[in-house]
Amino acid sequence: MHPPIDQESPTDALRRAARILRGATRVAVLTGAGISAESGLATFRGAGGLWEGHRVEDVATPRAFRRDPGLVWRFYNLRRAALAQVSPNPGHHALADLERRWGSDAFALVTQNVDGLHQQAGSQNVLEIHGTIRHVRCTGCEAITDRGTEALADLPACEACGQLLRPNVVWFEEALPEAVWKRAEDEVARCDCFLVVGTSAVVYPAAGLIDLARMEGAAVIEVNVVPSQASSRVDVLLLGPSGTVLPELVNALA
Ligand code: BV8
Repeated sequence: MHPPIDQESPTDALRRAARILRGATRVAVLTGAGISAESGLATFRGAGGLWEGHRVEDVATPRAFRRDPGLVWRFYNLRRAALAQVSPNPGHHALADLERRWGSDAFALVTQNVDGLHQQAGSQNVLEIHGTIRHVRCTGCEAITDRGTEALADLPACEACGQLLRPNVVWFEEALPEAVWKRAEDEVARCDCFLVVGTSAVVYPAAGLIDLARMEGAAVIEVNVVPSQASSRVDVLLLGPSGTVLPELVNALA
């Protein structure tokens, strides 16, 4: 549990975080949309966020897709088009630096993001627990294809069987990919330092990883521009944009 925010200076908090991280044998990270905000991608729940103008139930659930696949594809094609214009920011690169320091066997990056920017920044051990909008999945033959950020038709069809394609992401009320989720739980349970970066910690089961890390005795360090639903459960809260704070944390390790 971190001391009250106003009783620890940002410098002291960063120093404490660096000391904890430096001593860690195994590190795990959970990222959310906030780490991609400085790349220019809208978050979900901030002002002007992705869900603005859309109810989640209208664009990110299986029922929404059955009811109006055109609307859902308009939502996802807009996000794919935005993806074609952005690149990783210093926050993504800082996490790739940390992985190189610990090695991919002792460093796992669990992301709720579907933008693929961690891999573009050079992160190797990335667990995409909510899938990726770069891949599509056929609703008929289940074939999964990497379509990058190319523009897709309003109602894209499978080249193999002709059925409607869907984004290969996890919608609300859908189960997370079992193998990926199991690996994420294992990595978080085994880590001794858990970084939580740019997430409101509203969505489960992803947000439950914070409790799992604490239960297993890991120290939890959060990076966010404002306190989140996780903040009362973390050991150090580093307030600031991840594109600035994460490089500072990496530098403080030296
Ligand atoms: C499941 C992919 C069960 C799609 C996403 C009824 C039935 C079933 C389940 C439920 C139910 N009621 C509730 C649930 C659980 C539900 C849930 O958690 N709902 C919430 C809303 C309460 N969860 C589910 O449905 C999950 N599935 O439970 O299945 C099951 C089991 C077996 C069999 C069948 C079913 C599925 C959840 C996954 C949903 N898919 N995304 C897409 O992207 O289009 S979730 C979506 O939210 C994104 O993945 C996003 O990443 C995620 C979390 O949001 P954040 O990343 O945290 O983004 P947000 O905008 O909220 O916050 C950004 C943060 O960044 C802020 O804190 C901000 O301050 C900060 N920030 C901003 N700028 C910066 C910054 N920080 C640092 N630096 C900056 N510069």
